[in-house]
Amino acid sequence: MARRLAILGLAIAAALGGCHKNGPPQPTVDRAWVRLPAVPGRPGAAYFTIHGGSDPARLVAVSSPSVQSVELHESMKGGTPPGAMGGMMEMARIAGVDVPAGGTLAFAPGGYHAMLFGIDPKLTPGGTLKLSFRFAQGQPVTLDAKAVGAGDPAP
Ligand SMILES: [Cu+2]
Repeated sequence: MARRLAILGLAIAAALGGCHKNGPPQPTVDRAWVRLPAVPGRPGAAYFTIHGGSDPARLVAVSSPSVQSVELHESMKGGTPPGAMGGMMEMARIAGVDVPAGGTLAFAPGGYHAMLFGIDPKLTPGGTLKLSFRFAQGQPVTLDAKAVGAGDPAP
């Protein structure tokens, strides 16, 4: 019996041999939520946290069946317009974001976000929508995001 267990153990070790040691190779995504626009028809923004897998990855697109189109954006302090006090927040479209192996990448207000254009008007605060995250390699990751009203606190 002990010998059979030992052989079984070897078989399992051999089966795992091809895998990476530190968790899944692909990134995972959690804490997804969407800030709905104050005025229907205006764009909203999605925020989430990406946890890098054992391989480096690159987020290249976000999509949702409840949204017509999604762009990846980065917010930054813009230049100071003449006569104005302080910088204004500006945002720029980006093609993708690198996710370091084993790292954590937060899409959060004031930084990276996914801009949602053409949000399903049936989506209201407290509702959920599906978000799919596509990486340069591997399968997309899909999860539910909570919809938050324009003036409500972040979850
Ligand atoms: Cu934006």
